[in-house]
Amino acid sequence: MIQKRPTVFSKLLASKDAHGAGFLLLIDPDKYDEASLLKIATDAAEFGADAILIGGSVMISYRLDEYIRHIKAVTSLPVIIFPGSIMQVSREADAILYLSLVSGRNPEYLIGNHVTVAPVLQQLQLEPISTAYLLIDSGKPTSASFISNSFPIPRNKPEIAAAHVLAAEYMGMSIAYLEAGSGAEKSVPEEMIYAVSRTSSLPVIVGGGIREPETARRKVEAGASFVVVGNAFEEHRDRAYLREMIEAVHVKTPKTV
Ligand code: 1GP
Repeated sequence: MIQKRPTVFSKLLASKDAHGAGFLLLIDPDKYDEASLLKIATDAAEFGADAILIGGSVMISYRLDEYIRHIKAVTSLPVIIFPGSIMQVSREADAILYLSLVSGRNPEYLIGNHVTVAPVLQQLQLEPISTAYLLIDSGKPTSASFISNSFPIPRNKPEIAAAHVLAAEYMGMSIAYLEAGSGAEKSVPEEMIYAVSRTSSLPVIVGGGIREPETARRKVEAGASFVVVGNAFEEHRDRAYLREMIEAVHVKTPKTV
């Protein structure tokens, strides 16, 4: 019998189970020079990050292959594309978040772009991770809501987010992503994460505006399966800070001295 290869998604879930929750480092290559890109990827692997997400809202896409090759030369962490547009695909990556913007009502971001890019992913043999993507109001307009021409879910309406994620689960999606937006002033409220994780059995990724390890830990305690941090490391390039953030998310890992 042919043994099926474990998918990147199943490896991510296993890594999350081992650590209590998973830490995903988001790298927007436009924000790093080559040396600092390699440094943060190496440090993330050393401190036990679960995967690297790569993408950006205005990334120059033709260099994506090169960026991923550089990262994979220094770490064996899974590299997953977090696409800012359908132009961001690469055969060098291990998987791609196949995002459907379920919080919006713009058909292009719900299904249209997916139809365009599906045959390309098949050709590239790039694993799609079916992801229900929800924009959550963070107090200010975000690039994602502007570009997608869609409204975020009000931050004081956890039950609306929960109903969206339940619908995504019933539609067969694999994971939900609660997004406050890159560099958001206010991250996704814990009440909402709690409501979503109590209502649906989908694993939940939480990202946007997380700057402190304590904040990351609170997202996990509220029910997040994965925490994404990007912007904070662009502003504050410090190995110890990255390590503290990863340790805060890995609730099952004993702290090292
Ligand atoms: C953005 O959720 C990610 O799409 C991460 O946000 O860059 O604010 O950490 P930050």
